[in-house]
Amino acid sequence: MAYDYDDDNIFAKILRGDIPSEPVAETEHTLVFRDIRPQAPVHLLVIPKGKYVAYDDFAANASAEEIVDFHRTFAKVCAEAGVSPGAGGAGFRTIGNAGPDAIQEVPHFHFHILGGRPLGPLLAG
Ligand code: DGP
Repeated sequence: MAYDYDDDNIFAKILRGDIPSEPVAETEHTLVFRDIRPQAPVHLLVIPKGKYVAYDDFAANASAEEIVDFHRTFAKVCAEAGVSPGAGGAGFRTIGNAGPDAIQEVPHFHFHILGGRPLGPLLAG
C-alpha cells in the first residue's frame, strides 16, 4: 500500500479538536459526525481515528480491533439514525470515495451514510 497520510487534512484537524464537528458517536477507534454539506436528511461521516487515507488502506493496514470497532459503530449509527432496514428504516447508501476519479475531497478514510429520502440510481455520471 503506497499511501502518504497528510496530517493537515480537515478530518485530522477535527480529530485533534482543532476545528469543531457535530459528533453523533465516538468510540476508542471511531468517530461519527454530520457532513457539513448534507446531501440527504441523514448524512453522516464515519471515520477511524487512525491515519488511513482510503478504505483499501484501512482494510489492509488497520488492526483487527480498529476494523471491528469501525464496522460495529457504523451499524449502530445506522440503526440510531433510523435508516437501517434491519431496524425498520427505509434504507441508506454508503459511499467511500478514494482518489481523484472518485473526487475524494478529504484524504482521511471515511464512509458516507446517506438516507432519509429516495437516493436515486447508483451513479449520476
Ligand atoms: P469526500 O469527497 O468523500 O472526500 O467527501 C468529503 C466530505 O466531507 C464532503 O461531503 C464534505 C465533508 N466535509 C468537508 N469539510 C468538512 C468539515 O470541516 N466538517 C464536516 N463536518 N464535514 C466536512
